[in-house]
Amino acid sequence: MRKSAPPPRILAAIGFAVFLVAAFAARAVRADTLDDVRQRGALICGVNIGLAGFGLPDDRGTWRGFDIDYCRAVAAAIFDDPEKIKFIPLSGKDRFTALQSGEVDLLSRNTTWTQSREAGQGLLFTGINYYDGQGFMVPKRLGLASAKQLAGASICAQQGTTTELNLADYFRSHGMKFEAVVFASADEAIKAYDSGRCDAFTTDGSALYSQRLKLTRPEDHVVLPETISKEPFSPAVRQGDDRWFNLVKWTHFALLDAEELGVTAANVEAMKGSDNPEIRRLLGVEGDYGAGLGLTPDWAARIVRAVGNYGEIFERNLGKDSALKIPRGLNALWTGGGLHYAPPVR
Ligand SMILES: N[C@@H](CCC(=O)N[C@@H](CS)C(=O)NCC(=O)O)C(=O)O
Repeated sequence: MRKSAPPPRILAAIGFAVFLVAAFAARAVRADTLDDVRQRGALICGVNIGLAGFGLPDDRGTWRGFDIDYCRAVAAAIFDDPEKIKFIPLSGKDRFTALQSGEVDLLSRNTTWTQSREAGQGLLFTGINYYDGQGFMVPKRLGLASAKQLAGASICAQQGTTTELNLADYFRSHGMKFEAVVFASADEAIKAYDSGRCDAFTTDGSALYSQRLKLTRPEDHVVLPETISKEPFSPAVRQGDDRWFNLVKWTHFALLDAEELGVTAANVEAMKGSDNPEIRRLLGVEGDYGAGLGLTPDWAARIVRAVGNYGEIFERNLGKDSALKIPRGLNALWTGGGLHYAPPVR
């Protein structure tokens, strides 16, 4: 028996459903964050809730910090205006969902680049902008000289971080017992430690500098000599938008290249007259290296004019010109004995 063809109305409905699926798939594939940011007129940056040096609003409510300046650098490259940003404060636990769901265009929040965060959560890290490692702080009165003496200690840490995982690894690999006392925010963790709830406080070395300033008597505490992990911090974007990934990645490289070439916020205009071909390319005087990123030829000049080069960002927020006074260490350029090395603009 021959089956009759489905009625035209059903065929039309199927056709429409196929069209909807295809249109939705095309839209998903078309992810164009730069276009979205331009249409919106502002970059949406996911930042720390409050960590001095990395991301914290000042007395007037203006966001300041190393990670904040990375957001400003991206906004400057796009709009020639580092103020066209909406900052979204994110906890350690919520930061990746906020990026995945599209709530933020960019995550710039002392976030460690790990394999599972990248490959397992649909993200891409754009380039290490701060080399860190985890450490411990203890009250001086305990008289400890090494983390290996922390057997049986209670340790305050923060949830949803690599900190929590490294802590367990360290004690397991040293065959020591410990009690983790975890908190949702940095503030709660440091307050608990300050009130004597824990024998030790653990976090990234950079955050130890920052959180120590919040203690009632910072001078009564010491940082133990061990660095128990690698914490390479990097901004992150969603997978599936290569141009946006490149734009954020090259913003970072431009900051490093500018430092290497001696281009600063103060001299960037004068440097456009330089004879050095590398400087001329970086600043868009020769060639057009912005086009592939969807930007104008002077994209890197805009960045440096707005926020300075990498070294200026570092010293202002974390280094000698800040309250933290963190030495450059691994975060110096490769030419200065550190690890930062950017590919060239050419
Ligand atoms: N780098 C680590 C730790 C990041 C982290 O959240 N660090 C704490 C340092 S205390 C922080 O920034 N807390 C701020 C907050 O959540 O209020 C990671 O990516 O998991």
